[in-house]
Order: sequence, then C-alpha cells, then structure tokens
Amino acid sequence: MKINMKMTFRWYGERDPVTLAAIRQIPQMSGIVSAVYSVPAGGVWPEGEIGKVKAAANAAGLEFEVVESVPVHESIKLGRSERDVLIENYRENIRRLARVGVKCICYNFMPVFDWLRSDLARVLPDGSNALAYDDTAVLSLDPAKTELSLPGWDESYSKAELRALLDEYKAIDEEKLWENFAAFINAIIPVCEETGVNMAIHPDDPPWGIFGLPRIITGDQSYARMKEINPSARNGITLCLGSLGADPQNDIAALAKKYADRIHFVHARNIKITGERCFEEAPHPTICGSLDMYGILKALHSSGFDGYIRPDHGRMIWGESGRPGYGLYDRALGAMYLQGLWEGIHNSEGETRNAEC
Ligand code: DNO
Repeated sequence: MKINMKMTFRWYGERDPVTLAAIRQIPQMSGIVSAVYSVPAGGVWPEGEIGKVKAAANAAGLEFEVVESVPVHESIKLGRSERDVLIENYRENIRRLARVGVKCICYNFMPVFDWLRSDLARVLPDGSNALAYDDTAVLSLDPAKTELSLPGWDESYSKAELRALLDEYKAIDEEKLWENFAAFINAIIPVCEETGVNMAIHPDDPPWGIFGLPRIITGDQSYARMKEINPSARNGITLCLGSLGADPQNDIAALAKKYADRIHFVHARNIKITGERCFEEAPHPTICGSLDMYGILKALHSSGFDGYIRPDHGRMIWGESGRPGYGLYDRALGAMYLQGLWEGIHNSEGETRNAEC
C-alpha cells in the first residue's frame, strides 16, 4: 500500500511574511502550495512568472507541485458569452503549469466570494486569536459595502462592479451554476488527461448559500454529481476539513473513503462549532474542536491516500501578526500534529515508515 502523503505549506509569494527558509525548517516539509498572484482571474500566467515561483521554491529545497488557486473567472461561473476564451486561457495555464512539474491544481467554483468569515481575529481563552464565523453577523452585512477583507478574495472590483455582479447572479440558481460548472470541467479535463494534472475543487466555505448566491460544492451529493458530470479521476477534490466540517451533516471520514480515488489534496484544520451556523477555527488536535481529526486521517490512511496535504488556517500565536489564518507558528504546529497522527496510524497498522527527515 502506498502511504506517503506529501506535507506541504501554503506560501503567498515574495510578499508573504512567512519565508521559504522558515517553511523548509518544518520537519518533512516536501513543498509549497502557491500561485502567480500578479495576473487577474482569467488571464494566462506568464511562463517566466511560473518559473520564478518554482525557482524560489527549489532554491529553498522545496518542491512546487501544487497550485492554489488558478481562479475561475466569474464569466465562466455565470456562463457569459466570453467564457470560451477564458476557458481556453485556463487550459493553457494547466499546460504551462504541467511543464514545470505541477501535479495538482486547487480551485473553487464559489460565486463572487471565496471563503467568508465574520471575525478575522476572535480572541480565544488562551490569548491567541483565530478566524470565526457567525451567520447572523455575516447576513447583517451588505456584501457590496462591507470593508471586511480576506486573503483569498478578488478585491479588484469597485463597489459598483460588485453590486452589478451580485445582481447578475440573481439569474443564476444552483441548477444553472451546475450547468456552467459542467461546461467548464468538461472542457478542461481532457487537458488534464493529456498532461497528468489533477484538478482538486475546494468546497464552498462555509458550505451553504450566502447573500442569495448559489453554492454547490457542499458535501456528498455534490461530489456524486461532479463524478456523474465527468467520471475522470482528474476531476477531483480538495478535502477541506474545516469547510466541510462546518456542516455537522458532513461525515468527513465517510467522504474520505467514498471519494478516495479523487481526493488529491487535503486541507487539514479543526473548527469548533459554537452554535447553529457558527464556528471558531480551533487548534488542529481533535480535542480542541468538533472534528475527529484522528478518525479522518485514519480513513484517508486506510484508503491509501498518497496525495498532498497542508495544515490549513492557524491561529495567531506567540505575538505573530500577518495574513489572517496564514501565520507560520500555528500552521507549523499543525503540520507536526498531523505527521504525528499519521505516523501513529501507520505504525499501529503494522507497517514501517521509511521516510527520512
Ligand atoms: C482559504 C482557502 C481558500 C482556497 C480557495 C481555493 O483559506 O482554503 O481560499 O484557497 O477556495 O480555490
């Protein structure tokens, strides 16, 4: 059985306060998860820029095999007439990334907003702070006015553009979004087959509709439908524990087993559900939150998971400041916890680990 999942770490490029040298010092870190950040959604990434990310990673002794994200332009999600050109650009990005050794592309199909939180620095009892979500607080915001800003958002829209975009989505229900998803994925999977790149869709975060926008990647039924639309294993999943776990209906260990052949990437973090549609991001260990991290990793292990995993959002601890969720220290603790769990699970199943530090 193949058991060597690869531990990775997200890096936001040269302007990330977390350095590659620091990432390299986390034991068993195989590589970075990154992107070309200078090109707006929909554009073709210059090969030189892709090469720079790879060169920087390699110079630090790290691989660059996972991209997060190649963003999907809103016109593709909306099914506007210019989508064909944009899909062709996306196909070209896959080819270019494959040429430098990228094997997995994480993306999402969430309209307008990427992940959403109501609080970027909720103070926890231990004095650290973390991201938190409260549905009532979020729904009381006017999305076209709010000054909230998250690292994953496309902030290139003016308020007027954002309002127009939100209006345009009024005509897009979940069925229409699925149709537009199908047109997209069916056009790109052939390029993935040619190049050997795996697509790994990120679930909607949180996994329910917000501000009247449709959201379709929320759990078991979504994955079954994706598979029906395009059966290629390249049409895969990023199993994001914190996103899926915000809905207690999602049995993530069961999903890990059921969709084992298409889980190419795992975002591992824990959340503490604090009420109906409310949660705080918690330290990675099972005991600190609502998710059974051990059970989920065990399910991945027993299914032979050998893809990429990264510790997801961490708290801000030890006085660190930086991108909400993406500091160094707590994510590094997360990476160590996950490796400890994995090693324990592996050894308890009677096999030896042969990876070297
Ligand atoms: C948040 C991230 C997401 C993710 C995208 C993938 O921390 O997990 O922003 O990168 O949704 O496209």
